Amino acid sequence: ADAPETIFVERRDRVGLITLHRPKSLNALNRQLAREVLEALKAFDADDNVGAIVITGSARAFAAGADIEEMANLTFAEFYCDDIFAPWDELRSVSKPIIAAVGGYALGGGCELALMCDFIIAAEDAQFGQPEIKLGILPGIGGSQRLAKAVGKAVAMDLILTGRTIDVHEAKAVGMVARVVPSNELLQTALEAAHTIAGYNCPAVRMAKEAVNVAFEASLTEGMRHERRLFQAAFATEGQKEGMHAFIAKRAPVFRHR
Ligand code: CO8
Repeated sequence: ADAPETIFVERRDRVGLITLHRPKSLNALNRQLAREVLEALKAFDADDNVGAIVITGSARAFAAGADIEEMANLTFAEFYCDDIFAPWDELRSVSKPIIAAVGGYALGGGCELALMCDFIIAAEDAQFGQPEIKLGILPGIGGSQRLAKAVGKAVAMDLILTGRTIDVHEAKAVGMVARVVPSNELLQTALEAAHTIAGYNCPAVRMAKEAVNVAFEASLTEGMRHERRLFQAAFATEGQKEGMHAFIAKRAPVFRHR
């Protein structure tokens, strides 16, 4: 495959790092960027040397939304027949945890991308919003669904219908954001969290992510059943034996990766 042009892709220890890089448009999410991000995510998901993934942007913007210039003249038929947002749906199939490290603007599709990740660590200067309504449209890669599930109806309706932007403290208060950190510590904090995750029993990490995600799709009964089967399955992994025997022996566990 050609080297990506809209992102930087690197591995730091056992963490895969994707940095969105379209500085002239505040990381607007165009087709090429969508394709390149998804290719990088799939490669990390398949790479035994990677245990968790971080997606970040620049200090000024995580991403300011879908690329408005690219979309402006599209017709319904063009959009319908060539669903340019379809690649983003594939992010759901990534089984390793993905952390969004958000500084600056996370607007429209940028806010939706952050919400698609497993959790968000945000800098003090991060701003979140779904301003699509101001452009005569609405969220298009899951914002209406994920925001409603993440923060409830009242706040989702407020943000999506007024298009107002919220600061990081409001985003934290409503539950969109897991942690708020000083801007100069953002990437380091996200990498450390990913590094911690990448050090655990790999199948258990994937099972835990899968189990939490079931909570958004299934009834409590179904979700409990799913969790219990995964919990039982964890006892078929070497990491479970290592983790428990290490505890009993009062030593640190060493998880083999695979
Ligand atoms: N698309 C294209 N270009 C953009 C975008 C964007 N979303 N956002 C910013 N840019 C460009 C600007 O046009 C400008 O370019 P230039 O220097 O050539 O004039 C450059 O980035 C810098 O932007 P500003 O000069 O506007 O910088 P400010 O600091 O004055 O303002 C803002 C920053 C407030 C972030 C402002 O740029 C802004 O309001 N941007 C648009 C935000 C927005 O409306 N986002 C929603 C887009 S629609 C959407 O996301 C639909 C979601 C559906 C699914 C998405 C799938 C990918």
